[in-house]
This record gives sequence, structure tokens and C-alpha cells, in this order.
Amino acid sequence: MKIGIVLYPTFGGSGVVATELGKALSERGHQVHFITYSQPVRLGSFTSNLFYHEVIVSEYPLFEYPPYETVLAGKLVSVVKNEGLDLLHVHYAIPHASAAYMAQRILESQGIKIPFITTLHGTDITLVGRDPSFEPAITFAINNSDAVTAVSQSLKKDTYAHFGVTREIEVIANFICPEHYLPKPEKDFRAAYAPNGERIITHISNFRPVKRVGDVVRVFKKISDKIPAKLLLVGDGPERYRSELLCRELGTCEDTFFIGKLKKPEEVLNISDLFLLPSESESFGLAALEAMACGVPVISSDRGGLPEVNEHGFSGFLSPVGDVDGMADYAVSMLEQDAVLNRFKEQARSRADVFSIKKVLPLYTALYDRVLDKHRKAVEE
Ligand code: GMT
Repeated sequence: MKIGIVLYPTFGGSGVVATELGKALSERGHQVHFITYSQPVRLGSFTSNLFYHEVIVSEYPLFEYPPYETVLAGKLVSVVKNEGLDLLHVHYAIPHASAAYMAQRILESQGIKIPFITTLHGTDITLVGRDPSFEPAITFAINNSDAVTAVSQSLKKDTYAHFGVTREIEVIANFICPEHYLPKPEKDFRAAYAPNGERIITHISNFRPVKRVGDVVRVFKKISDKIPAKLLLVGDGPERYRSELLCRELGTCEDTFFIGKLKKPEEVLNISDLFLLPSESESFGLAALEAMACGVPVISSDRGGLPEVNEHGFSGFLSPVGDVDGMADYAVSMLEQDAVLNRFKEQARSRADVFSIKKVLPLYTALYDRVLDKHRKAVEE
């Protein structure tokens, strides 16, 4: 199969999932073409059937806002025609689904028929997408996709609740490639951060308000009042400065490390004892799944898709949003004794196995086959 994957190339979960999906498909013999504005951060090295097509928007003084969607649609038309793609799979509805729809119509006018699949990831529906100015285009593009998937039951429910979506949405959960998360002893720099055997607590995000990084810092303060611990904060974004101020206010700076963005989060996760994700909303929580894959238990909020990923009392614990005391109590209950912590670590890893690429990839390829089959029949009629 020749598949075009449209994605955000950044550290965000939707881009990571789309990149890993493309890599896994190419390893199984499919030809994959990534189409986006910059090289995806998780791409790594190329193989013979992986391609990257950059979308470049020309600058022109008239454009206060560069017309990315129009240029993307044009790029899709060109890649579909020149590479002979069989289908397009767009990750994140805005503006990828409407650009794909536009490309589909243009190609149809030239006698080329190609289906497109839209995968909804979260903020395209729960946050940004709810803005009334986006809603009509999103609803239309979802209803006119050849297939739509959502990364959790919760996101599927939210999509039906907030958009006039009438079509079927299939849930295909996010996934991890377990072998990427195996410990690499040469990269074990635990002693650099925790020289006296302190517990290492980690949070990874884009530091947007929805992630509630302030709660991470507050929970850590309560944990470190009881147990020697260090906090590693990975990522960057609008709330970083405020989080740094809060550390100073709470007097936890000495034990906190702001590491910044990392291409390989597993290097930090492999030395971590606990992962915190107290988000206001989270359609899935890929960062939590990556932590679990490294054998790191998770304390998260109970919002959105998180209960579908983090099994309460098994891979970690769930607490209501903002319940800093509850989250700290759960953390201490896990971190106090090695035996308890080790049990949770094993359980976290085994929970992550449920989301292994081996189980999830066949769901995508089966969907591709179904969509292509239906499409071929429609063309023949
Ligand atoms: O976390 C973010 O804000 C980035 C965003 C994205 O589109 O990359 O993440 C969303 O998609 C991820 C991959 O499906 C999910 O794991 C995240 O839960 C979701 N974020 C939110 O719902 C806030």
C-alpha cells in the first residue's frame, strides 16, 4: 500500500503517534509518505520506503496569516498524483481533515479518486475544536472523511457530544513500540540527578495550561516533605516560567530539574520511579503510556481517556483534577517501600503491553483495507 500521512511534526502526542505508525507500516513493507511543514521529531533514520514531503508556505506581505491549509491541499494533490498514493491518513482534524477533503475534491475533478481517513487526537475536539469558529469546518470534514478514528472511547463520546457528527467513529487506541522503551544501561544517569538514592518523579508535557504543571510542582512538594525525592520536568511551553516561580515559592528548586524538550523521553523515563499527569483534560495521555512502557507507574487525573490507559490501583492511581493532597498520598503510598514500588513498576509495564503496536497496527491496516475495498467498489459502480 502507498499511504500519505499528514501530521504535526512536533513533540505533541498526535505527531508522535502518526510518526510511529508510519515507521511501523514502512517496516512491514508499505510505502509511507509523511506530509507536513517540518521533519517529524521522532522520525529518526530513513528506510527505503519512507519519504518526507515538506509543505512550504511562501511569504507575501499581503498574508498576515500564511494560508497553510491551501498549500497543504495543493501538496496533497501533487504527492497523490506523483507518487500514486492509495490513501491519505490525516492526524488531528484541524486543518488536516479539511485540507484532505479539498485535495480529494480537486483530484476527483482530474479523474483521480482517493479516500482519506481522519484520526481525532484530542485538543482538535476538546479544546481548540470547540471554538465556534472552527466547528462548522471540523464537523463537515469529519462527516465527509471516508473513515474516522478516535484515540479513546472518551474522545469518541466528546466528538458526538460537541459536534454535529452523524457518521461512525471507530476507536483505535494509541500505541507504543515496547522495544523502544527497554532500559539501556549505558544511558543510566540516575546518580547524576539522585546521588543519594532519592526517588525520581517525572512529568513530561508541552507545559500548556491544560497540563496543570503547577499541580505537579505542588504534589512534588508534598511528596518531598515525606520522602527524599527529585523532580524532573521534561518539555517546554507557556507555563514553564510560572512553574519555575512556583518552585522558588515552595522552596523545591534544589530538588527540581527543568530539562527542556527531549527527542527520546525514554532516557529520562528509564531512570524514573513515578510519572505525574494531573491534566485538566487528556483524550488519551500518550506520555503516561510511554512512562508505563518504561515500567514507571502513573498518578494522573481521572479525566477524558486517562482511565482507559492508567488502571487505578494497578498501573498507578487516578485522582480528581486538582486533588493535590490525594495525588501526593497515592504517591507516598507507592514510593515508601521498595516492594510496593517494584510491584507497581511491573504492573505498569504489563498494562502498557495492552497498547503494544503489535496489537494496534492490525486494527489500522484492517481499516485501510476496508476503506480501500469500499472505495474500489464505489469507483467500479
Ligand atoms: O497533549 C497535547 O496537548 C498535544 C496533543 C496533540 O495533538 O499532540 O495531544 C493530544 O493527542 C495525544 C495523542 O493522541 C493524546 O495522547 C493527548 O491526550 C491529547 N491531548 C489532550 O487531550 C490534552
